[in-house]
Amino acid sequence: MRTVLLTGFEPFDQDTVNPSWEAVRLLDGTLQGDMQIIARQLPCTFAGAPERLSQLLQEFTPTLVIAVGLGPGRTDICIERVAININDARIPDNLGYQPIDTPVVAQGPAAYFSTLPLKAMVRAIRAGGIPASVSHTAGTFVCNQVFYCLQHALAGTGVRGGFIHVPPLPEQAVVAGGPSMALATQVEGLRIAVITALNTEDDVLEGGGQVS
Ligand code: PCA
Repeated sequence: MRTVLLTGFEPFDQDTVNPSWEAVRLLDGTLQGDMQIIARQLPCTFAGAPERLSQLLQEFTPTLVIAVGLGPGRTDICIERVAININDARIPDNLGYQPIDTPVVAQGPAAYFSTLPLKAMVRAIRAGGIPASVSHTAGTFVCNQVFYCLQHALAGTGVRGGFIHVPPLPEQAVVAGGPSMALATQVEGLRIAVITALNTEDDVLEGGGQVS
C-alpha cells in the first residue's frame, strides 16, 4: 500500500476556516488501487509546522507528499514551482511570531524546486473543468516555509513532494470581496492533482511550456 500524505493548515489571520484543511480532510482515507491518502493538519506557526511535518514524514513514510495552503487572493488552484529560503512575514503567525528576512534553513540552498509534475497536473485539473496554473511564488510566510522544509527533508530520497495553494472559499470572499472557489471544486482539483502526480513519471511538455 502506497501512502500519499496531504497536509492542510489550521485557520490563520482573522479567519475561522482554512479551505486547505477542509479540502484535504475530505480526501483522508481515500483508497485508489494500492494508494491511500492520509490527510493531517499543520499549525500555522513558524515553529510548529515544520516540526509536525517532520513527525508525519517519519510516521507514514509516504511515497508522495503534497502540502496545501490557502492563498488569499488566488483565483485558481496554484501548483507551486519553487520554495525559497526566506521567511518574511506580512502578519504574525498564530503564536504572534513575525520573522523578517530570516532564512528557513541557515546555510540551506537559496531555493528548492517542486518535484511534482506541475504541468501535467495543471492540464489534468483543467481537463476536469477546474481552473489551475503553475505559480512561481509560494510567498514568504508559513506555507513557503513548510514547502521549503518539505523539499529539504525529501531531497535525495526519491520521494516526490510539492505544494499547492488553493483560493478562499465563497464565504471568505464575501468578507474580502475577492476571488473564491467552492469546497467541492477544490476537493476534486486536489484529487486529480494526486492521481496525476502518482501516474506521471515525467512532466508533460507537449502543447507548450507555459501554463501559468
Ligand atoms: N496559508 C498561509 C499559511 C497557512 C495557509 O493556509 C501561506 O500562504 O503562507
